[in-house]
Amino acid sequence: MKKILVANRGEIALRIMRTAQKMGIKTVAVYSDADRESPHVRFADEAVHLGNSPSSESYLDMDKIVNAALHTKAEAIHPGYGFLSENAAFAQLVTKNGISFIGPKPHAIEVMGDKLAAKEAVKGYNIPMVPGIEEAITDIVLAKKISQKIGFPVLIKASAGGGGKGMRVVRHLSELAEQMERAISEAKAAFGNGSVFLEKYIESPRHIEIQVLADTHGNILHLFERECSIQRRHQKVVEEAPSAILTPEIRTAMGEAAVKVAKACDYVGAGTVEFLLDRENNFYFLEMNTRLQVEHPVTELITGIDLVEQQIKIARNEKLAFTQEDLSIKGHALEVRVYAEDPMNNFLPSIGTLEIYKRPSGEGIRLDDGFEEGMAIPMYYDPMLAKLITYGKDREEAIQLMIRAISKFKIKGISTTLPFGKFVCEHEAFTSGNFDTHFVKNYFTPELLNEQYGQERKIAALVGLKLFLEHKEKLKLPDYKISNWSLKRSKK
Ligand code: MV4
Repeated sequence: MKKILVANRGEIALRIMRTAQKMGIKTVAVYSDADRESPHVRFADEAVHLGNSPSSESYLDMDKIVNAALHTKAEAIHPGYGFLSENAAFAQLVTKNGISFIGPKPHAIEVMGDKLAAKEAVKGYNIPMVPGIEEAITDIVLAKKISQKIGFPVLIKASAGGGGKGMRVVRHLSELAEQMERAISEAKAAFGNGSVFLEKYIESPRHIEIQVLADTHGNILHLFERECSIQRRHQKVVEEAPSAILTPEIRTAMGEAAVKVAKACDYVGAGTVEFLLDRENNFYFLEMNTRLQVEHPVTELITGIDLVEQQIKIARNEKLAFTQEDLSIKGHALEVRVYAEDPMNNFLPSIGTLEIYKRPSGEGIRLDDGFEEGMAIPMYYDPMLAKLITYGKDREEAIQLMIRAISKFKIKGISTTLPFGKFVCEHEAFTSGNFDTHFVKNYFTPELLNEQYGQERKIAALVGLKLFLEHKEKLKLPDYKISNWSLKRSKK
């Protein structure tokens, strides 16, 4: 494999190209109008313009991307995350054109893209699942019966949904019929597939996912967990590895379950198996993401493994060069996602130009980003600007490094979620490890963020005043009235 086309943009396109370059592989970037000046275009050895800015005319246009690969003689396509990364038809089209798709086979993408098909596939592998049903349901009488058997609250989920889309909590039998009807029509409208099913609703779970790697020779390993419970409306904001609460026993059990899920769908490449962990430490398989995930760097830091390098090697049909026993967790990694959103204003997208963009750096700090000072943030795509990642010997160190790194990260011109990231890192519920998926809803308000900053401003002013009072005798303030500049001007 001498040349790879990266069918993505922003930080992930750059991140993939860096590893390709390290491996001596040439890179091809693709870009839309809005991304003409983007770093990923400049970084690549070659770049192909796809078209207008909307994703449908650029990063989602399968034919344009495959043609770009054929034209540049790229032997493989890395889809990154989002866009076409979990599109089975795209994986199929790429392969049909004699190009290697860096990811799983279309079959695995398809099965895991449908929640009911996924449940069906893992049946017989003895994987813990949330109590519920395995078939689509439309009959309300039957739904009532099943709900009473599972016990309220129940959750209605759309089979074609994912990432929380199309979910409804039902707490009383009397609400079931109406909620089912709504869920079905919503699923039809959103996914073109009205299949819904029922599960026991786990009240305050933690969201823990396991990274897996599978080669084409039947070897499957797991690279431990990532804790992703800190999210806002199904958008993750802070992730870490390892989780603050997993015992070695649960970790091993979850890891083994994840490997079985991968086996069940004949998985190849890097994938992520999502679990819910309830208050009694029972875990349940939720879904599998058949792509490289945004938060993969925290796993790279604690395992020392470059996941993109592994993806490429697997696509080259190489055997995994290590075993499960070779892997261990070293240190602790934390990731804060920096979105161009205003946390003081209900996380409204913030559009504008990066007038100032000063990156934090130093030991234990990794910043994966795709923008530079002076660039405008296009409104066509995901609002994530950067991922700030810290790595320390333990959780406390990673958190302290993060708080410092956030304060060194200077962004002006647009609002970002950096202050929100700091809020999370300083919150007692987070530092103690005692939190769940409701963290943001339970603890965050813009007022608290304002208070935190108001307090900081007050302290800074008081320190300034104290220093002034202590040293004012020594301070000889210049007399601005007779500065050189004004003298020169007046002589003219
Ligand atoms: C659940 C659940 C509680 N009980 N399923 C949300 C995203 C999708 N992957 C599945 N999700 C959930 N499924 C049962 N039976 C709670 C969630 C959930 C959630 C999961 C992970 C991370 C954040 C979440 C936020 C709200 C709800």
